[in-house]
Amino acid sequence: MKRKVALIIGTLSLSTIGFAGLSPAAQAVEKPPIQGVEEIAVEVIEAGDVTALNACSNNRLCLYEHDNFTGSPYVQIQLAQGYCGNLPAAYNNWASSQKNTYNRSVWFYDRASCAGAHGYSAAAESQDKDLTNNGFDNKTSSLLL
Ligand SMILES: [Ca+2]
Ligand SMILES: [Ca+2]
Repeated sequence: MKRKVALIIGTLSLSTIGFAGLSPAAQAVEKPPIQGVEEIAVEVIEAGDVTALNACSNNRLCLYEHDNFTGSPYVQIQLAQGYCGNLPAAYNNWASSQKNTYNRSVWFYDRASCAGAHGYSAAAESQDKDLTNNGFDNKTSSLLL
């Protein structure tokens, strides 16, 4: 039953993305089993200009408050593979665009502690300038690498 729901979401996301000409989201990648839950220690970055906004370090997930990777500060997140990370309260239901510089997918959850089905997945080394296209604007509460 769970698998069926995930497949339907994936199909919807792919069609939306195909239309938008971007390629950030749902692919048929196996989600790792969740080994534990931890609070995410975010690296908060003040972005005074566009150059700073474009600099998302390797092996990080960067979240931005607004579309098109804008809003200052933004946050850079290091995730432990297989561990669910809860976003701090200040960044809960906050992200509107993302960059994933991991060579693995990152799963985004609406609920804390990666409970329930994931609502969105960021493909390896992808970015998404507007999470609204995937119905996930200001929803992200926890993340799984
Ligand atoms: Ca936002
Ligand atoms: Ca949420």
